[in-house]
Amino acid sequence: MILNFSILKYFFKFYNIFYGDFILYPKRNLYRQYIELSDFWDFRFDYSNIGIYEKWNEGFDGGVPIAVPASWNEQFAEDRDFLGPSWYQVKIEVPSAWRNQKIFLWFGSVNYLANIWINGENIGAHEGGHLPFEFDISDKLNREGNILVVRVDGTLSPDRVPPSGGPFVYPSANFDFFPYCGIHRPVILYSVPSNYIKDITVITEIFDSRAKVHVKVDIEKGIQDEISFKLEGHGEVFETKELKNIDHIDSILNVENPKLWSPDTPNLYELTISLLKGKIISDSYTISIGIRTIEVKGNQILLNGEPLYLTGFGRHEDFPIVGRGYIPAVIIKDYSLMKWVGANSFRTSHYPYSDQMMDLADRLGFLVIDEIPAVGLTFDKEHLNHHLELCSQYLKELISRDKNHPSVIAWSLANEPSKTSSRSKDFFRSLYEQAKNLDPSRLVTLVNMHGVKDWAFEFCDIVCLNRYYGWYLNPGEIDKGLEYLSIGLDKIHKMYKKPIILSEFGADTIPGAHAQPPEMFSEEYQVEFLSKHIELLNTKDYIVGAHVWNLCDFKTAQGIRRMGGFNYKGVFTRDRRPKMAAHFLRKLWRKDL
Ligand code: GCB
Repeated sequence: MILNFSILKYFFKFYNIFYGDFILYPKRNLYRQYIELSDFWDFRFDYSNIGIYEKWNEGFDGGVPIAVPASWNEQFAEDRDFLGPSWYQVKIEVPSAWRNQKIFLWFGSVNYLANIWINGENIGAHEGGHLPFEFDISDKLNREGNILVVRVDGTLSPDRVPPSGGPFVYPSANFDFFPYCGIHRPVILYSVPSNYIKDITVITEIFDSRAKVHVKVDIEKGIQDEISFKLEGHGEVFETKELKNIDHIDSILNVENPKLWSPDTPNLYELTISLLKGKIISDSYTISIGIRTIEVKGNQILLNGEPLYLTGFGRHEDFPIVGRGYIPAVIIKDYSLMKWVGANSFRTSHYPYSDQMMDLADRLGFLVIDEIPAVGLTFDKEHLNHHLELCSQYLKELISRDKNHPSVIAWSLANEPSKTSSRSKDFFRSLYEQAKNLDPSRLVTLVNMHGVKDWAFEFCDIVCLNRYYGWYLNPGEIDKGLEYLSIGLDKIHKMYKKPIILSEFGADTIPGAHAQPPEMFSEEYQVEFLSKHIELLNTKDYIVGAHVWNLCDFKTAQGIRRMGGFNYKGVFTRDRRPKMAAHFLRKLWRKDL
């Protein structure tokens, strides 16, 4: 029996759908504990969608081992293209020391739709593949042991975001990366005291040699007497206490001679919030913050008042075998390669990256354009409202997760929406306003691929453009393509008078393919393509960034444009070896060599 998801909705209710409330990353300290559930779990493909009827949610037989976290698609010899539903299960036990604590079950990311049961009881659901969600499971656990079951459905459909369906590639993604499915990031069971810190929001302002650090804290149950705010770093400590008994509180820390955050000097401070009853601390949480400002003035983006020029890449969370799964070593490698090349920034194309990737951007000094998973949006009437609801949920979840990262300079509302119309204008206007309401301190952008006009650029703070002249347009003719690019850029700038980032330009390149004169797919062509683009961009003072597509080759669906199911526009191969273009960019971008 085959059932689609809309029919399934009638068979079981989603009591507790997670819609992007506050989430602080689970941490371990004197007041909080966690158990990471990364391991081999039990797994079953549910080809005929019978799991619900056979009550697999209560625990199932016949599973095979699977690594969590990792996509399921490349772990087995078969079924790479099966997108679900599939089922995971694992046994969990909770330490007796957690007895009087609140217990949460946290997922870093599950693509696409996750349904979760503990001991057969549905505890909630989450839609959308790249952001964390969690459930309070304090009263769901047995002391003797528990079975956690997760049903994951990654099927592609026009009513999801990103939307999909169509005959051109297989699986039928409406976007150019493989639709990997599964539990992609760590799953963590964690405990907090019953009176605990729910959320922290930090905004920094700079006045000459002084900074104001505005901190807002949200608390579950306001029974504490005092909240202490302590900012430490660079040999200094700034402290304040607030006497309040409510569920949120604002405070300001004044920092003399602050050490500002920037890509060249990624100075961080540790901000510790503690809840106190008398002298006893009941909860405490520390985050790293950076003091910096970001704004647009005329044609420039200013960081701490100084003009920025972004060098860097679009990237993907993509690696052989693990697919989109979280691997710390690959994150370190990618940062190291980006530094080696002289990049100072990247866009989280085309979905939010892991929490750890964001933490390291702060530490290593990378500027980030942080994108929601809204790629290839269409604005057909049938799905418009649902797509807007989902995008708005993703935006809320993303801003709630990443709002304290100094590295994040802009929110990107979408990549390459399929057409521009008054419907798309209203759509993005409402997302733009939502982003500004949630976070007035950052820039908001949108990444477009179309000709000149995009309604949404009327209100966005910066303009991001993906352009492939000399590749999809004017193939083989880089010079001619660049003439069109130059005219197009000037027109767009004249129209909107905003700073522009060329957020994608690139050429597929087979490592080891050579040609003189340079020819498409050869390493020489990629070098000439990138060098001539960058030369052109340098002549335009309103261009504030060049992001090469892509850092590394990556897996895609199968189609005539994608040999062997890969996009080869990386300047590094999928296993992170440099093509000639990587050496070329390094000469151009590394100012210290
Ligand atoms: C684009 C898309 C990106 C593709 C790229 C390409 O404009 O934003 O997802 O991978 O083009 O290589 O075609």
